[in-house]
Amino acid sequence: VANGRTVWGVGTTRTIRAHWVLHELGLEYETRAIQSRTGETQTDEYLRMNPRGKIPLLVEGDLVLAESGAIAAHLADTHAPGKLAPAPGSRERAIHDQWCFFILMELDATSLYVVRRHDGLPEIYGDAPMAVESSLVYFRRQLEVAEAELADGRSFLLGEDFQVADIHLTSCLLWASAVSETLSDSLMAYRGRTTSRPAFQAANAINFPPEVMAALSANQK
Ligand SMILES: N[C@@H](CCC(=O)N[C@@H](CS)C(=O)NCC(=O)O)C(=O)O
Repeated sequence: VANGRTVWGVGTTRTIRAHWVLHELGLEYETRAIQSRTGETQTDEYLRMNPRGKIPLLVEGDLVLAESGAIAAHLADTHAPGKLAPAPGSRERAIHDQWCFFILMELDATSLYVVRRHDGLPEIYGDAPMAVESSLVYFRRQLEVAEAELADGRSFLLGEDFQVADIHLTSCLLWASAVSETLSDSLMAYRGRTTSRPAFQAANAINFPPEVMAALSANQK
């Protein structure tokens, strides 16, 4: 195990957040390439580590950490303070975290994940066309706020420094395209800037290797 650091999980827009942060920070780690809904998140061994039965999961020494948002913040704060997120307790950090929670709660949890569960996975979560439709309307409305923030021509969400909030936003923009949402030119240009980073490319190759992509497209209806 590379420095006792392991990321469990590949193949989703949540797992890429952990891989991407680690690559931005240049940290070595081992990948356990388990995927959602394969049974691999539900084994006794895995559930002992993460009773939520979810990926991603970071194991670092004796710390076992779930939730992509918590994993990203922890890695950024402990391995390169100030590089990928402003110092905890600072005003800048408060604004940065406002974006992170907004993205994870409003764009991910209450919008895209609703679409995923009730459109993409009706056999598990139930078919709910009205929930899907209203979540997409809600998503577009919330996304306007991020788009407006970028309207002054800044490179990244909080200015010229690429930060954890950009990892979360980019993951949701990629996810939006996967559910056939059309993004504005300015959001596509932003996403082009973030995804052209070598750390994204390296993380993406681990998170979505050819065999995972093949399995994902075979699962799609
Ligand atoms: N809020 C969590 C969401 C994690 C989550 O729901 N992960 C899904 C895949 S994207 C999962 O692990 N599903 C497990 C399964 O269905 O087997 C996070 O951001 O880490």
